[in-house]
Amino acid sequence: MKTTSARSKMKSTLVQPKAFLFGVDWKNKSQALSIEDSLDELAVLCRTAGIEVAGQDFQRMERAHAATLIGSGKVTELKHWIDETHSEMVIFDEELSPRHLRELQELLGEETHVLDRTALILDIFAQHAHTREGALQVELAQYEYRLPRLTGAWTHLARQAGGSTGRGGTGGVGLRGPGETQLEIDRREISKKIHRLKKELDTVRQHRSRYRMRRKGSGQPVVALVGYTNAGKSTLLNTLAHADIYVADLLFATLDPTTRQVELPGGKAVLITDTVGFIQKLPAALIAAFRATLEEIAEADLLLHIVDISHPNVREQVQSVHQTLQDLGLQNIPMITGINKIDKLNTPPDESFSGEYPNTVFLSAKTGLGIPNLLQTIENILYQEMNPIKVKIPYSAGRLLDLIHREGSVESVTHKPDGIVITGRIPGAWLSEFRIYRLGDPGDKS
Ligand SMILES: Nc1nc2c(ncn2[C@@H]2O[C@H](COP(=O)(O)OP(=O)(O)OP(=O)(O)O)[C@@H](O)[C@H]2O)c(=O)[nH]1
Ligand SMILES: [Mg+2]
Repeated sequence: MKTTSARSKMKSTLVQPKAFLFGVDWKNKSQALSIEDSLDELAVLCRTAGIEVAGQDFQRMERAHAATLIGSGKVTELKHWIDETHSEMVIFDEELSPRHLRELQELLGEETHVLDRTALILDIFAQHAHTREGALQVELAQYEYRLPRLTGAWTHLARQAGGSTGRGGTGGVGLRGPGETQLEIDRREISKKIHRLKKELDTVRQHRSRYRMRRKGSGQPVVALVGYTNAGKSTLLNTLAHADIYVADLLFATLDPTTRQVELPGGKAVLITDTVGFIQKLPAALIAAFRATLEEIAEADLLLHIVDISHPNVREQVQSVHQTLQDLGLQNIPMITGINKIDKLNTPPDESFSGEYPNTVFLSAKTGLGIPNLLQTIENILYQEMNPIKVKIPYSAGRLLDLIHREGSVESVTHKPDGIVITGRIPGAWLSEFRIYRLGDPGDKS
């Protein structure tokens, strides 16, 4: 168990709430990060949320205890450390089930707020959402997360957040609500709010999708920045497009998508979109609520995966981003791996990355090193490299027939009652136009 010094404890009691962090090291579950690294990341999340970390501990376990997640002896020990470090809250590095949350809260006493990683991330998101869409998505995720966990402690919060943009995660936690009847009313209220938010978000999504269609009509391919939070995505877009997107050494600085036009060396322009970063153990409620934002990535012609090579867990972060992309079904979009922050290295960058990851480019978003090479690689992939495709184009989509003849090369054409089956090759810039008409691998007999 680690605790911070008494001096730093005293200094900040007045300013920042203090938290004790607790994790579980599962014996037979493979995790993206070691428990120590995961707790360190939780500490950075706390710093982002304006919470001081008073200490941290973990338990190595085979399986969760039904009632309290961790063993009863460990709960007693935890209570001791919470008292010892004068912490107002304990934050678990695991998502707590409603029962775990309730029982732990009961045992640790109402003066200690029991939170989990998901609640903390939701709180950061609530602080960083600046557009109506972002705020709606965070509010939805917060209500979805809270509904099954609603106890006296949360009812106060639910009312406090009601009608607002969903702000106020950690601040109000722990205040007792007025009893079961009120609880039932609050549950119904929250269910109604979830319903309303989903409807509002549907409208936003339709608007976004119409906007994307118009953008597609402009003929400019879309490159989506993806990557672990804090990798340098916004810094890169600022450098490329002379933009002024908020950049900070904090997690989840960006939530709302921003798109800028950038010119490639050959004179053609692309649209580059910067959006929310990923993290290991990304809460399911967030992925579900952020569908509108994630669709920006889904419809891109090319993904530019930004990697912070100066981070000690760089490989685990890359793995985690690949896994998230796969979970979202986006693993088939062409990808460039931008190995960023090379200006921070004291030794030359580890060239083994080039063999391990697709289309690697070493760069510094901050100093501009490697940027010309990056732009050239984007151009090559979008306009020079031909990608094999097999599509069935309906007779009504004559524009796409023209496109494949003009920009690509056609190898075979078969007329069917419901469309024309074409095998051929096409540059990446136009691949996404054909996505909905694809027939699997070009070698297939179908
Ligand atoms: N030294 C150095 N620092 C960088 C570089 N790129 C980004 N940074 C710093 O890394 C931190 C995070 O940068 P952002 O651009 O906000 O990262 P992001 O990927 O947009 O992060 P989120 O929006 O939080 O997901 C900031 O402190 C940047 O100044 C780089 O090439 N070199
Ligand atoms: Mg950002």
